[in-house]
Amino acid sequence: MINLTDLRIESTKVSELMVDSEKVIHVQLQNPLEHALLVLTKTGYNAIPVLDLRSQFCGIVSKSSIIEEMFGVESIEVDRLHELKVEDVMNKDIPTLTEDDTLEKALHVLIDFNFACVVDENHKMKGILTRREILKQLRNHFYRQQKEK
Ligand code: 4BW
Repeated sequence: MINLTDLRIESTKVSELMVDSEKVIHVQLQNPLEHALLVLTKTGYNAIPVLDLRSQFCGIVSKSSIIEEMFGVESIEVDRLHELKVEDVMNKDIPTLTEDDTLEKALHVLIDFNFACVVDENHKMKGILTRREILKQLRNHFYRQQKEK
């Protein structure tokens, strides 16, 4: 049984676990949907952050939301991919974290989302926190405990 008491859930900071912004794939508000779909397809991610020209976090865009937008009443309307922009389909209702938030707060957010954007006081994206990083933390903690036995 894994002992979680010394996992430091209440003192580990988001900054210790996040993926830095230079490694995060993103698109911009004004990009056409065809660009966003290309980026999502080529990178293999299902959803990525949307930033404005000042690198402020605005929301996320997902493959499924773009594909849904292509479906007309009777046919697939590929032209809509040129006409619509990322800002037309992105989800803006996304919680964010700051670098000083704790792992405990992050866990609450990551129950419902695959990742959370980490922003500064001006809402500029500093990175993302993913479920993968949390699970890696848990795995390393487990192996440390096994060694100590
Ligand atoms: O291209 C990939 N590289 C790696 N190393 N892992 C990938 C890749 N694509 C998918 N994965 C794996 C990860 O374990 O599948 C999981 C779900 O991907 P998702 O959600 O549905 O595209 C990945 O889990 P995760 O690392 O915990 O990431 C959770 C979500 O965070 C991803 C994606 O929406 C976002 N994300 C992760 N890394 C990102 C990113 N968005 C932009 N840039 C990044 N570098």
